[in-house]
Amino acid sequence: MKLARVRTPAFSNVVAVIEETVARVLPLSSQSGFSTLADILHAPSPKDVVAGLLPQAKELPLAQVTFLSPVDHQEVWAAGVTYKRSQIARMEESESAASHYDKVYNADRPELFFKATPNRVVAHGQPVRVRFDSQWSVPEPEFTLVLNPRLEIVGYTIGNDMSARDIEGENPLYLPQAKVYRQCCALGPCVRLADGPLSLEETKISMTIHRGARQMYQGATSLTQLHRKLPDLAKWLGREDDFPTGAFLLTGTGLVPENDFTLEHGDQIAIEISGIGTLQNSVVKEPLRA
Ligand code: DO4
Ligand code: MG
Repeated sequence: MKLARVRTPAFSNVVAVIEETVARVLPLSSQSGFSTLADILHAPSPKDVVAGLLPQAKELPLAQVTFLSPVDHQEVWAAGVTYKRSQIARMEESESAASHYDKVYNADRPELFFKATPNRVVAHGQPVRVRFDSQWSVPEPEFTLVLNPRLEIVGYTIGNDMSARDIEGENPLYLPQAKVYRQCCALGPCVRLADGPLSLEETKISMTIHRGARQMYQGATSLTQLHRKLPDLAKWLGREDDFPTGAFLLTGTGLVPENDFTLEHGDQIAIEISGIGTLQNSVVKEPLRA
């Protein structure tokens, strides 16, 4: 089952069950205790909450809804160097930092970093940003865990961990600037509930980048290439921390374009993950703000 925060012709922010061609808008209310997507996701059984609300849902053609980011007030974190491809790309980026990336790939403790507050996250259909002071930036397509305040995996979504490779490569201490800025992260379009087993083999992650009609990049991988176990990443995140409002955890990229590629203003990024859908965003890059 897939859930999304959406705007409809009648409401600016509601929660809907997303099906092939329709959205079923759920009747949320503060009286029932369920007024946001997070309220549903953080319930002991999100599936049962939705089943109880569905009989009163209002059906709309999918074309009439606009997806909002699935984040209510959760923090957004990310794991890094969790695929061989990312380890190699990072080692190429920076000779001086290469040994750190090499070591973290095999270390027990994963790389985890704070990625975004809700205001820095864009939805499906909204532009992600390349920093004006970066000449080498890429999207990072990432399978993303939705965690409740107990750090249980309650759902999955698609994430784009936008990264300025030149800033990160210049000095690893610049990582927060390479990774965290306005519109640095896209999430969505929906959350697939983690209400059954997840097949790593069948979870394919693919990305295309278009510049006008020209395809600039196409790549694909699957969760079998992830060098970490998903529950372990969630456990490390909660090792000495609390998440009273839950969290999104991007699990790292297995797809990195060749080193001569950088995103440009107007590029179109599409990230597809089996069982979830496709997250599409255009790219904006503007001169320094006055
Ligand atoms: O240390 C750099 C960040 C790594 C990352 O974001 C990834 O592997 O996805
Ligand atoms: Mg990443």
